[in-house]
Amino acid sequence: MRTQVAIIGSGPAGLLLGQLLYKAGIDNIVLDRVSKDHILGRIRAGVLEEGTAWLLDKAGVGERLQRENLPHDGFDLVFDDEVHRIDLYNLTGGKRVHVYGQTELTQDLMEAREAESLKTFYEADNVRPHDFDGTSPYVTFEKDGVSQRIDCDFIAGCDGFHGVSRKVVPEGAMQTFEKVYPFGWLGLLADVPPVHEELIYANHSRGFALCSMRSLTRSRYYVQCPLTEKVEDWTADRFWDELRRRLPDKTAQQVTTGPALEMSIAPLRSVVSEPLRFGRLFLAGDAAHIVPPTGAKGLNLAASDVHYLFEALREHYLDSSDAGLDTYSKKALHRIWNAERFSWWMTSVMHRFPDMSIFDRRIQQAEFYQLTHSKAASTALAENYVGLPF
Ligand code: FAS
Ligand code: PHB
Repeated sequence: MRTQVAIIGSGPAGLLLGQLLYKAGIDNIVLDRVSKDHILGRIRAGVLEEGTAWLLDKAGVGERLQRENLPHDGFDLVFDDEVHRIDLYNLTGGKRVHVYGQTELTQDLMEAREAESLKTFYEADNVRPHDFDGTSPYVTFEKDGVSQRIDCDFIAGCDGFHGVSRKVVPEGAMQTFEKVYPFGWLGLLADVPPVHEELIYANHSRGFALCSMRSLTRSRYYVQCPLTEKVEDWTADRFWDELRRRLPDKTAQQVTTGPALEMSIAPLRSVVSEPLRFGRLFLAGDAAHIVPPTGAKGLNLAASDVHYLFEALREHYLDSSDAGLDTYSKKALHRIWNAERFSWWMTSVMHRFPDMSIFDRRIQQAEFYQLTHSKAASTALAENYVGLPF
């Protein structure tokens, strides 16, 4: 088989890149090691920046998003039961975020790919990039026990944090920067109406809690938990009790409870790999970086990586210029590090760290004071939350 761009990973990054390349007339093949159902069964992000929504529209998959998304002009911060709304819209001169689940946008991208009968291999085993340091890279894999090879011009490693693309980079060619947080997020998805029309981020003595949603009838909640927690030790009832204990009484009384559609624990870490280009292999999305979900940046960073990589590949094929390819890593890393900083900062301000001192706690309270009394401080938060420019 031969294509122009071989894309490893059928998550948001790989599918969005494949769709943009297709719309530009650039041939591509997408490979994933698991099934479509497995990918759609993963409950992940919920908040899209306007840049991400714009890119999905540009890729021709924005129709359901435009129809079904919930535009949000702000969110609540809660510290020791004191509630303060961050007015995103007015602090950023009219920008907002859009609540639309990653599962939905992944489904939209999969359906668009299927409608155009674009070549996609799910449950592809032992996917492996080769010869990307030369001019004739290729990817091998097995499908139903039969060995396959895809000759290509470029390989896009969109295979997430546990993917193969980062693993095949030669020893010493890549630097990885990592910070692991001493807690995780226990998440619950339920078909109950959200407790509030906007998101609520709460810093409570028992730990962080987040009230989010997927629609007006489906809610997504998280509570910070120790890394030793096992999801099988949690029932929905135990989760609801813990969540309500971390919210102001008035809010807690308004929580609608119900059976869990899904419960899972996600560890929190900050990771950046540098650089993002190795000859004709390019990393994008979680394959290149991980952020703690506190700032709702993970999926949105994958989108900006894809924007830069798509523009670079378009320039190569349609303008015979490699300037974009040569600057992809530097350009993407600039936005990545700014999102990493914001995600680290928001995680540091909103969570109770096991080893935090009374000094650390007073600093968190001072941060909250800044955010509730300084327009400059709340504007900086709002500008980062709605997303820095591409
Ligand atoms: P993905 O991980 O989504 O996709 C990578 C794909 O590559 C997968 O389908 C995988 O099967 C495939 N793959 C891996 N190895 C392969 C191989 N060797 N061969 C072939 N295919 C391979 N972000 C937020 O903004 N908010 C959140 O609340 C949030 N919650 C999250 C919870 C969890 C548990 C995780 C892991 C992440 C969460 N994220 C969240 C971040 C998440 O949304 C990612 O940013 C987003 O999925 C990134 O998309 P991709 O880069 O496409 O990576
Ligand atoms: C979610 O709805 O899953 C979500 C929303 C905001 C975040 C993290 C997760 O910061």
